[in-house]
Amino acid sequence: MGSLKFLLLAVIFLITINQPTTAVDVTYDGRAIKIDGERRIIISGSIHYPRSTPEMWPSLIKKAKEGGLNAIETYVFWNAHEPLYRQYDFSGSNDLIKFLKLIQDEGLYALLRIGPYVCAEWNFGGFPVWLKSIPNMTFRTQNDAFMYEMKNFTTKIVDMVKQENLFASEGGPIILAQIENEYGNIMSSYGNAGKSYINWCANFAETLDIGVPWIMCQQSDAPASMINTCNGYYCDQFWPNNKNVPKMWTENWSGWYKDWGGADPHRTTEDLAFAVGRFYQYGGSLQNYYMYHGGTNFGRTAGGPYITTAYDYDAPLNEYGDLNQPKWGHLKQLHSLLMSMEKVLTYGEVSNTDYGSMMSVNTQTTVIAKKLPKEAQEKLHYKLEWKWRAEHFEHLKAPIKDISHLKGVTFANHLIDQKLATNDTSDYLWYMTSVDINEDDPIWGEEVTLQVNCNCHVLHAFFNGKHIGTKWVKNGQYSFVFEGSAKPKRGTNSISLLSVTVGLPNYGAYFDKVQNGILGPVKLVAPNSIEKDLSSNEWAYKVGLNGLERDLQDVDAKKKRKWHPNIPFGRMFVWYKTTFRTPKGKDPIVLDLWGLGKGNAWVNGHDIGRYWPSFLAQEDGCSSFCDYRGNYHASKCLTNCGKPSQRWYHVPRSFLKDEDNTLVLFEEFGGNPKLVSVQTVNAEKAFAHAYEGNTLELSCHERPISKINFASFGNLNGTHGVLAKGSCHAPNSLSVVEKACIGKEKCSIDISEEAFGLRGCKSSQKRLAVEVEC
Ligand SMILES: *[C@@H]1O[C@H](CO)[C@@H](O)[C@H](O)[C@H]1NC(C)=O
Ligand SMILES: *[C@@H]1O[C@H](CO)[C@@H](O)[C@H](O)[C@H]1NC(C)=O
Ligand SMILES: *[C@@H]1O[C@H](CO)[C@@H](O)[C@H](O)[C@H]1NC(C)=O
Ligand SMILES: *[C@@H]1O[C@H](CO)[C@@H](O)[C@H](O)[C@H]1NC(C)=O
Ligand SMILES: CC(=O)N[C@H]1CO[C@H](CO)[C@@H](O)[C@@H]1O
Repeated sequence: MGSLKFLLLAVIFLITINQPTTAVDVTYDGRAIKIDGERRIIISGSIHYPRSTPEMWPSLIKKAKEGGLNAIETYVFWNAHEPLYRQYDFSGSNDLIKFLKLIQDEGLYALLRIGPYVCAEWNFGGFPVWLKSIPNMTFRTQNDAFMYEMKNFTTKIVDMVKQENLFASEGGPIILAQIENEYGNIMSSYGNAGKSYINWCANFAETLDIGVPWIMCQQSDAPASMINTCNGYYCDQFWPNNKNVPKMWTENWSGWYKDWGGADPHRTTEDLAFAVGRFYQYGGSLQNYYMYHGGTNFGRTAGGPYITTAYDYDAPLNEYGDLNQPKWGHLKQLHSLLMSMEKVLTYGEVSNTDYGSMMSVNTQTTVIAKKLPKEAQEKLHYKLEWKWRAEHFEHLKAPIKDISHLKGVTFANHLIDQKLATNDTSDYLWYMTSVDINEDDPIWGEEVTLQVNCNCHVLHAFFNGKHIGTKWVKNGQYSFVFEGSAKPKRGTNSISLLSVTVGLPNYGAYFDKVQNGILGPVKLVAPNSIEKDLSSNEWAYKVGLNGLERDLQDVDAKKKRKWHPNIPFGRMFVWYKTTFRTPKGKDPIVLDLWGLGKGNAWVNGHDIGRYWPSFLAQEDGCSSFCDYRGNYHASKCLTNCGKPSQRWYHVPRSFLKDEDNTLVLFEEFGGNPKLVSVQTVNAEKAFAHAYEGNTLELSCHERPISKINFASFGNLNGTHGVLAKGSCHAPNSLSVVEKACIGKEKCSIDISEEAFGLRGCKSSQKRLAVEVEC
């Protein structure tokens, strides 16, 4: 009897702990989202789970919470989850459910933007390329094939989330979900079919019965069951299309992304904080930082074309997950202020709120401790030993009839869309053809020009096995005509063109219809203007790199492969390999790939992504001084002009082993791997300034402030971009700051004439500027 009772108790206990936490009622009115009937201010930040690792997630979410957020937003990435038709991947960094549970564990809300179109600077906007092989497919419009697949995937995600009780209606963290994404921006291009489609989206979403509201961003005509929300740098002047729904801002761009060939964008903290303050003041009740943590486009996930793997976004948490100061700290203070005013903001009259007091949120607080990874990194004190292999081209010289036996070679009498030929399994596609030229041919004996009309991101051309040129673009125009000269020999000449994608486009009406790779015509043009059009020749296609077929990147592969010593420099299409020790400590690890051209890197078989350090950012448009006044735009406040767009490549610590690690590079353009090094991001310098009457807070985050490099209270001289002493300066500035801060992890200094003993300085623009080292 006794033991039965025990069993019964145990069963009851089990039932209790498996029961979902209490369901929460999420509704809304014209002022705010209401949670269990209470109007709430929601301050959210975007963290995209596949742009970091599960090992990083807990600390990212914790830092978001410490930064004053009460919600995390993510898109759902269809092509990451269904890379092959009906074959799903929810493992590792694709573990959406785990990510949502971690958000719940921190007690935060979640916003789930399913899309499934996401844009997001993500490859093909999140669509799997296999969708293109379904007959009659047109994306994002009234199209049965598309709507069927969209419904299939969206239903799958909603079912998975429901199964785990993750909607608030089931006791989970998700308070809002999104269907489609910024469709309003492009809808007019689809005519009536676009309008029917968006109505279908709304009806379909309703049928999923998730128990929390659905949103549609940038959809000014959103059907009544959907809440229309705003995306942009500023949304204070936005109003939803229905006065019974709250004013919500789903993408507040905390910075901007970076292209190969682009400089580093920065959105100043002042401007961002001002925009947020103003939004809530004008009746806003939910806003989301896009991004709060940008992270990294590992593997081939970057969209574009030409988006870098670093997706730092100048977000409050930097690419590696460390605090980006002063942004993180300043926003934290703003958030706590907003939260303290939750009732006022969601119940008070919008028009009566005092604009002036909000403005002061913007200027009163300045917290600083800037991590400057790029300038102060420590090199490891040993040399990397390199080995190499050539990428093997059996097919390069042979007439195409002789290569049909090669693995994966297919034929067609026309030029094929690159993404269809590869199913986007690789950046690389060979287009090969042969042309017979004899003495009686009108172009015989001439030096000819090979003309290739393409929509290529990079093109390499070979004539009879000889490299005759490489072309790519610098100005955002991805269609170009390649021209290279060659002297045909008598008989069969072979033409091999390697077209390389650098991220498929992710934005615009009908972006799915744009053909990639070689479009044609492909011609030989002789000096006497006689042309040979080769476009309808027989073409042989081969997808991918030979080295990947041989698993050169896979360190655990059983096959023994030969790697040679005495590496070549500046040679195209070479594989390099080395081993390195894991740097000690907890600091983030990066590869400094300066010296290399373009290619791809793997560490212990993990795909770090594309690299292209030889692509320099534009020379012009940067300024050392950033004037935050006026409206922000992505080309304002740029840095890093004339330097490699991306020199450092993040290697998450979870990719590393305790001891030796293998780094494999595929170098496409030619470079010098001897210049490559493994570095940690550790040095910190902090720079801060604030005006009289404020408190300046400095912090080094779990490290003591070791040195004050500069301190001045007075009318600083900022005319040349760097703040320097002005005509009035408190002589004891340095000692006051040293006394308050040295040896401490955090310090705060009241900025006043008394504190610094400054008398008789007439300027009304007095401020304190400090540079510290952590
Ligand atoms: C691409 O994938 C689709 C769907 O799995 C398949 O039908 C098609 O044959 C594939 N194309 C190539 C070139 O492999
Ligand atoms: C494709 O569309 C055409 C024209 O709308 C239609 O006749 C055909 O049946 C469709 N094919 C499939 C497989 O749906
Ligand atoms: C998704 O497609 C599969 C077939 O591939 C089918 O079994 C399943 O029922 C579909 N799901 C929905 C919700 O349509
Ligand atoms: C400000 O600094 C610049 C040099 O950086 C100097 O030329 C200028 O005279 C200074 N102005 C004042 C008011 O000190
Ligand atoms: C309208 C627009 O450009 N929206 C973009 C805003 O920025 C995010 C992130 O960069 C993109 O995903 C949107 O497409």
